[in-house]
Amino acid sequence: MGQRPVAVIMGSQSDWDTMRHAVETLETLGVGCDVRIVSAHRTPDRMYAFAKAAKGEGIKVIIAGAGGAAHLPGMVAALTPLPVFGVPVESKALQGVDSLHSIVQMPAGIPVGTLAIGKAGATNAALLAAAVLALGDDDLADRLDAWRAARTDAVAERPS
Ligand code: RP5
Repeated sequence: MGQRPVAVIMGSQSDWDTMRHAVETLETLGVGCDVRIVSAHRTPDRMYAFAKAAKGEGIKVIIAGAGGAAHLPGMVAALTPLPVFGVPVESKALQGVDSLHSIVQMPAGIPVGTLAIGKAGATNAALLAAAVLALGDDDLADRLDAWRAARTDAVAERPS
């Protein structure tokens, strides 16, 4: 497996406050990632070049976050055979419901695995990416098990 098997892309710098949770989760699990701003409507040539090159560069899973009319995950999924997980970023006007609908309602044939709006989605996208990679990486599978066990251990029997 390459040094950076996950690409985390986002449509804007303004998405970083959400998407950093994906990166931080991947870092906690020891999964390398390449992080880029790639906009479907402002940098379409960059998006095309990224999506076409990703597999050849050793990327195994792409996490794509975008807000509003969030074309990015679906467009990238159309351009690469790699699995794409989409993170709807919370928007100002519609609180991310627009982002969610834009990403989740892919026509049959080009899948985007769509997560929850915002931080939870970004975190879970990273966990899903790690779970995919762990199918072929026993050490990562152990780290993922430990991460989940720690979450379980952190739950008190009763509220304090
Ligand atoms: C989308 O538009 C981005 O993914 C971002 O969520 C949203 C707003 O972008 P900015 O205007 O803040 O750059 O392309």
